[in-house]
Amino acid sequence: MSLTDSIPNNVDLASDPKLLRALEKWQPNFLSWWRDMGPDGFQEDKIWLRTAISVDSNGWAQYDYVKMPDYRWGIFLAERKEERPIQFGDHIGKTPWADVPGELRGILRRIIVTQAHTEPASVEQQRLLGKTAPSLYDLRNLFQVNVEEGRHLWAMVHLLHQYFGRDGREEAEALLERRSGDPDKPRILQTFNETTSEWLSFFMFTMFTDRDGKYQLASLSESGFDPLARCTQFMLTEEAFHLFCGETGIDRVVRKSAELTAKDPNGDARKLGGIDIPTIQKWINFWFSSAVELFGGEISSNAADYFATGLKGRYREDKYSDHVAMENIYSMDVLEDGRLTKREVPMRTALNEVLRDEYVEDCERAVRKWNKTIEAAGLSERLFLPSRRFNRSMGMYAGFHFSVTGEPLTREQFEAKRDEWLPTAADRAYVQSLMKPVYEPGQFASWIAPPLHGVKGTPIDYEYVKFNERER
Ligand code: BYC
Ligand code: FE
Ligand code: FE
Repeated sequence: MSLTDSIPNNVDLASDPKLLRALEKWQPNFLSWWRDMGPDGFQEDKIWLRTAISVDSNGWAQYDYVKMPDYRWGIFLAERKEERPIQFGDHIGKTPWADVPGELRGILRRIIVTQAHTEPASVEQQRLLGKTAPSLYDLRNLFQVNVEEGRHLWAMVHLLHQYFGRDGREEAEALLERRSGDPDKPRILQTFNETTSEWLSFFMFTMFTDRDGKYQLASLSESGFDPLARCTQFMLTEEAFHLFCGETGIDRVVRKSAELTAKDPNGDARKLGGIDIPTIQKWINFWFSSAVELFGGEISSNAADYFATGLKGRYREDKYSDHVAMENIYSMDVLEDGRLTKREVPMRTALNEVLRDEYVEDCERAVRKWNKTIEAAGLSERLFLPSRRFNRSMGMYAGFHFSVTGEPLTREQFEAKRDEWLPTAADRAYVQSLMKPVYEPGQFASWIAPPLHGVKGTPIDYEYVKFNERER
């Protein structure tokens, strides 16, 4: 890979002048989108960022100070594993496709476009957060996540340009035209249209929404369409850091919350400038219920098609013994006449739910960790995940009402409890009122504990952002 290339890459762009030209034409549009919709401000500041420079597992990234518009957004595919046949579905055992099979063009394009919209959407959602960062460490982490989501957009645009001809180029343009939250041209999946205007939501987003990304990307990383598999494999290496920001970010808020709750004579963390545990719970209820929607319907013929065609498998397909899943059944809670009953559905149509199971289990693991933090502070409160039926607007439970523990409720019963379970305008105003920037190296806002370590062996008081004084 040559860093002097206009677009750093390991896909040999130099040998495909037509593709290179098309991407070079898209590049200024991307940069202009970044200037308009990327982080508001900070574009002239030097941020200590990691940049992907290869796919070598012992040194794929380089850390240095960069101004964000100068970031080297590159295109990387993981190394091709020695001839690994398709691992699941109706084409099991065949050679993976190096090109798009004609009959799968529509379905593949749709998966890639859905994935692609999430990446710029998240940058748009987070664009104001720099102005209220609780520390330089967090400010830098925010921008790290943002530039990498920008690179994921590049990764998808490369697939669209290389494999989908004119349609692909049109989709790539449309990626820069939709806007998160815009009623006329919103991003495709609803979570990516929610406002993320304070940092508690940022941590919830990187915990719960980026984690959907992990499971979706993992199930695409074994795709029979080889370029998609290798592209998503490499995206996952960057994604681990985004999840780290979310999981440890919430832990740091919880740590501070527990500390302040223990310290205040009335056990009220808000009195001491913290976020109380019941408020954190409401944010979990909101963001978790929004993220579980991203797995699609519980019973889905699309999911069955994705699996049958070998385009999208399960999370770590190698853990399963039956890779065809034609005969198996999945036992699922369904609503019949307002009651929950178990029903057996064909496994292939239940694959969205199977992936959601893996996701929920992973989220439960994180909640156990946060509860250890609360316990260590000597408090008896505990956080929990709401039932996956709670607050749904997609799939089988949409249009019905459930409690946080998953019992069916009437609309009136639900409405009576809403303010106890979900953030109210007053809660949002309170959290927003805490959002004051802290830009002194090593200093942290009142509502969040410092991290255990700095980034990549740096001390916590490292100058992660060097402000351009003329800009301040
Ligand atoms: N919102 O059969 P169904 C990430 C549509 S996150 C709106 O139930 P299916 C990231 C669906 O399209 C990972 N619409 O589900 C994170 C279908 O439409 P049609 C993103 C939705 O098709 C943080 C209809 O409802 N990647 O990377 O299996 C920062 C019935 O669909 C939603 C992917 O998701 C929804 N939530 O869809 C940055 C991977 N759910 O056919 C990045 C690609 C479903 O009626 N996507 N619909 O027009 C897929 O694999 C699938 O499309 C889904 C599930 C997972 C979304
Ligand atoms: Fe991403
Ligand atoms: Fe991410």
